[in-house]
Amino acid sequence: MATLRFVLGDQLSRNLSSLRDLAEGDVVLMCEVADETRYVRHHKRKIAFLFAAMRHFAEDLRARDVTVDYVALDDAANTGCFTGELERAVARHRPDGVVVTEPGEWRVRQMMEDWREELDVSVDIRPDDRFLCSHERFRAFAHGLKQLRMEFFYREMRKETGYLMEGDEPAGGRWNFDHSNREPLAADVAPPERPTYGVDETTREVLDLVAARFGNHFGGLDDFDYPVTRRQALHSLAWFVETALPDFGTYQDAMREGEPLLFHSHVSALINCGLIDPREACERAEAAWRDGSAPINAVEGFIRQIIGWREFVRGVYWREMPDYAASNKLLARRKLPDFFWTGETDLNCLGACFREVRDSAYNHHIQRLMVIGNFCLLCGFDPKEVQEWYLVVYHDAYEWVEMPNVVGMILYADGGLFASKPYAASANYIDKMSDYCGSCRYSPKLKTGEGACPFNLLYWDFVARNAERLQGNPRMARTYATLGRMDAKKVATIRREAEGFLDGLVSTGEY
Ligand code: FAD
Ligand code: DLZ
Ligand code: SF4
Repeated sequence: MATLRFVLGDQLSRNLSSLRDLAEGDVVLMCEVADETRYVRHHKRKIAFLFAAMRHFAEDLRARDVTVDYVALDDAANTGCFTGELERAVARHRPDGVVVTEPGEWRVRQMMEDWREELDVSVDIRPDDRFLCSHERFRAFAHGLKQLRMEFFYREMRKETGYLMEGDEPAGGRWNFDHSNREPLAADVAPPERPTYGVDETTREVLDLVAARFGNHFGGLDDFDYPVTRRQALHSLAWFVETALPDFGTYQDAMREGEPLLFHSHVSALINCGLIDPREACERAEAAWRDGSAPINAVEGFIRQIIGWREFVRGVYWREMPDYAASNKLLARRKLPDFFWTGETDLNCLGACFREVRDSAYNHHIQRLMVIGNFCLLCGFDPKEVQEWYLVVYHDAYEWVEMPNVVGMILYADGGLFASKPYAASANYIDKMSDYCGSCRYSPKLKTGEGACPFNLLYWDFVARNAERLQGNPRMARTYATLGRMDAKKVATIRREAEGFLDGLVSTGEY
């Protein structure tokens, strides 16, 4: 036999580097393995989505006359891990060599390095060039810099890709239109209705398997209707560009109870598993701007998230690992409370986000950043626990993207490698950008006393608690000046009430 090509669950792209020179006689290996489903106990919906997408991808390849050796989770001989399945496949097919595309996660990269040592055949690990920025390119960008700034990286990516460029100048005369992208949602703005994708026989079998095998994992499977094929993924991207993208920028930071998606694309899981190529997402968005159907603030905002943030956090992950995982510069040690899993909390903003993620494995960016993430920062939850939660609950979560967003963006646990200051905010921000506070038992206006919003107490408690570590930061100077001017008794009251709130958090560790 010729070559064995091992394709992982987040490598479902026909143009994958390991599939590019597919030749007659080659076999593609894909496997569902227990270890990947439980290195953290992923949301049921994430496992179901990925297995359904993997099975459909295998069907697609077979329809193109590719030989696929697909090992299902309930295959009696399944060893439950990548290494075991590769060894078995090598014994079955006796290939001349194994070809893989580098993985998204550090721990899998270590496995691949071991395969090179331990297998009797050669193992060719190819770069994952679905990302626009190679590891070498990112290292060149970061070389000699003490602090990394996404904005400068993004400008380099714009110039290199030519997206939204007019000659050497950014289209519309600016690199970044974020100032136009901070509108709350007026009551009369209705988000568009979404297409649904139903469940075919292949997906139904996966849903049954997941319900039977992962019943004790977080989250629900009801009304599963996410795209699981390349055709469906492309349809959902086209729908977004045509229908939601025009308002994506303006309402990017807005939140409304009962409306999890608003004008967001909902394509992160599709891009991350390979069904949509990041370049095609950007090119379709840019085409919408060039033909006048979407404004520059929306299209620039969308492209920035993909060629800016998405590529940037991946660069940070691979540059900083393995030490990055243990970052804890603010010495945060508190355990995550049970209500992150049960959703039972009277903080309405958190409760709404937790209910949504339980049912759909999705929250949009501002919910992840300014509601849940902000709360984790203010309470001082242990970064390891927060990382695990974010990796479990979202259907788009892989360590390379989750970790920098948690460690660097929300928790400031890396001491400001790329955030110029912690993203800490009081209730004011949530009140301005959402309708959550209207039906909450707390008041965003009250700073202390009965009914005061915990975010208000926790904000100043966080600032005071971290004075030693943060007050040297010039971007925190005004905050610390304000704290310094505050009445000492008032500060003591805030801190006492914050402590009371924190002491009341229940963390049994049972979830
Ligand atoms: P849209 O709002 O429509 O944005 C378009 C695309 O831009 C997304 O699909 C995504 O591919 C990309 N993008 C946007 N923001 C980021 C970002 N900060 N980092 C990387 N890519 C970005 N995204 C993941 O894909 N996986 C994760 O595990 C993940 N964990 C996160 C954890 C935290 C604490 C935070 C603050 C953000 C996290 N994000 C993660 C980024 C972002 O929240 C999601 O990509 C986004 O909410 C997905 O929804 P969407 O497809 O509707 O995105
Ligand atoms: C996330 C995931 C899960 C739950 N299961 C599998 C699996 O059974 N088989 C597989 O090939 N990939 C799976 N994945 C995705 C992998 O965890 C992912 O490829 C690695 O984390 C590298 O990014
Ligand atoms: Fe959240 Fe406070 Fe508003 Fe309640 S009042 S929804 S806890 S920000």
